[in-house]
Amino acid sequence: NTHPPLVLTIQSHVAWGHVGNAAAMLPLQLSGVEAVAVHTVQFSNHTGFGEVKGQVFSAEHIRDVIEGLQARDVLSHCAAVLSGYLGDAAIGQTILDAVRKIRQANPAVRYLCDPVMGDVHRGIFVRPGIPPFLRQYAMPQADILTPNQYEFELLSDTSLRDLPHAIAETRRLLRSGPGQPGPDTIIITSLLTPDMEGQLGTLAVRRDDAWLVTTPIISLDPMPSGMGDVFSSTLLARLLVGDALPQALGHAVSTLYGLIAELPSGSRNLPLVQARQQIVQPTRLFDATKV
Ligand code: PXL
Repeated sequence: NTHPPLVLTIQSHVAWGHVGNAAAMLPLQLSGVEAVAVHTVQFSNHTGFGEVKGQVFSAEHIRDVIEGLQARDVLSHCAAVLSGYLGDAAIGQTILDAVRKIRQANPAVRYLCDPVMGDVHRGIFVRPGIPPFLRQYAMPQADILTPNQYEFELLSDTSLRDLPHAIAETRRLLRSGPGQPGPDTIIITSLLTPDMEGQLGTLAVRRDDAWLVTTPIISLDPMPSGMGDVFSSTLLARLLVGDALPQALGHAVSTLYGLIAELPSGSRNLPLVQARQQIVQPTRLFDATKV
C-alpha cells in the first residue's frame, strides 16, 4: 500500500462557504491527495460579502505550525505546495521559506502559486503589500502560476489584446531555462479577450507548448468567490495523480463549469458539497486544444 501524495496548502480559511482552504481541501482529498492545510487567516466568510469577522494570523503563527510539520518530518514528504490568499505579505515570506526547505529535501517539489489579488469585478481585494510581494518574491520561486486575466495584467503590466498577445506576454514571464527563476507553467484563467468569440478561455503556456480550453460563459450576478481556489487545487491534484497538463487543465475547467452550472441563484458561495460529483467526474468535459 502506498501513501497518497501530500500537498501543503497554505491559504485562507472561512468558517462558512468555500474559498481558500475551505475550497481547496475537498478537491484535493476527493482526487486522492492528502491536504496538509495551514490557514493564513480565519474569517467568518469571504470578503466578497463586504462584512467579515475574524483575523489574519501572524507570520510567527504560520512559521510555528510549519516548524511543527517539519519536526514530524511531514514537510520533506510534500510533493507540492499550494498557496493562495495570503492575508499579509509577511506570511508570504514564511511560505517561501517553507518552499525552500522542502526543495532542499526534495528538488522535484512543485510550487503552485495562485497570485490571489483580485478580479475584474471587484478590483484588488488584498492588502497593499501583497501585489509587490507576489511579483518580486513569489513569482520567481513558483513552478506553476495561475493568475486570472486581471491578476496577470497586474503582474505583467500589460493589457491583453488577444490570444497571441496573451501567449507572447506569458512567455516573457516564464523561466528562461533550468535553474533560472520563474515558473515553467503559467495558466491564465477567466480569459476574455475580444477574439475569444464570446467564450471564456483558460490558457496554459509553457516554453514550447500552449493549450486553450474554452467554455460557454455563464453570467453570474452576484459573482461567487472561490472559483480560482477550486481551479488551482483541482488542477494540482490532477497533475499529482498523473494527468498530463492538457488533461489536468481540461478536467479542472470542466469541474468549475459543472459547479457554476449547479450554483443556486443568488448564491455567493460555490455549491462544493452539493455538486461534489463535479470534482471527480464532471458532467460535461471540455478538452484542451493546442494553440
Ligand atoms: O477566492 C479568493 C478568496 C480567498 N480567501 C478569502 C477571500 C477570497 C475572495 O473573496 O475573501 C478570504
